[in-house]
Amino acid sequence: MKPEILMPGPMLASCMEALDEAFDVHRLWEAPDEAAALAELGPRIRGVATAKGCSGALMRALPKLEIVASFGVGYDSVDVQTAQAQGVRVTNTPDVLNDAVAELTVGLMVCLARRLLPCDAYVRTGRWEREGAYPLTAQLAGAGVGILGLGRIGKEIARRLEAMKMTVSYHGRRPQADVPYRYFDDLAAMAAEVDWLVVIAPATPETIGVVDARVMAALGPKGSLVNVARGALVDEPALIEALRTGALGGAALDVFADEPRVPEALRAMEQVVLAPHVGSATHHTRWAMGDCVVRNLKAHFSGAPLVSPVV
Ligand code: 8YV
Repeated sequence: MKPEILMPGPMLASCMEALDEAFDVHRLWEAPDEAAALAELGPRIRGVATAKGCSGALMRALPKLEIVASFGVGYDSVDVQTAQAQGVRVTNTPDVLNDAVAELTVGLMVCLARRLLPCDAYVRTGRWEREGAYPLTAQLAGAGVGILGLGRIGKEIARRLEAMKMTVSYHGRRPQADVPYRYFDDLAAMAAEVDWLVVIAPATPETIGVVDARVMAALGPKGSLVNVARGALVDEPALIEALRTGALGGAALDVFADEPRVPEALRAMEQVVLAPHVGSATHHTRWAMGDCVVRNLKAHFSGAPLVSPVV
């Protein structure tokens, strides 16, 4: 008998197909009455595969739960405390998305610095022909960038930005041995020294709201904020206000406080580049993330070491 797995919401097709082969998968969102389905299935479920997190309440409804395999490197939407308390293992999908997220970060920065979206509109709407050359823009080469969170993705971003001839600094819990970049133990102090601040730290109780009005003011009118981590790290109302008053020069955002809702104020600003949380969203990377979910579940149920445990 295959182990019974609960899937609270839809996942990538390739991941669902592979899970269907190895496990008896129950698709909770397809049940006409989710609460009734959970009451009936709950006692038999041994694993959860999820791209939308896993609450403590859901874990408590699954008394035989052994493992939650989460799709994504960030697992802030999984209640790891409850998992720990209940002896439930949790896995994520690290590393396979480093390149895709780093690539998007560079793209957002070039897009913002060189005003590629207004440039594109300038050509399409015929303004180039009517009004002549587009106003001059800024460049990345020679500028300073501070990375908040020099983890696996942060290091890939740093590498690429070095190649763009930027000077890289970083802030995190502690300085790291063997990295050639300047460390700041204070985020606002780093923001005051750089032209760009790239946010790529996980959302934890310590990091929520760390990019506040003070940090944005330190970044300054010529500075730009890039967030490819979680919306929760940035005080979004303060960001809107800083951009509105010119206290902060620009922003490139892939993540938001209340996705998929993006404040109208941000949508209306030309000094802002927006993306719909697509850091890892390439065919190649998403396939690899789904494969990682499957490999973790297979490892667990065959008694092998987990591929990427977080609990
Ligand atoms: C995914 C992400 O969009 O990996 C992460 O932490 O934010 C993204 O890669 C998301 O987790 C998919 O559910």
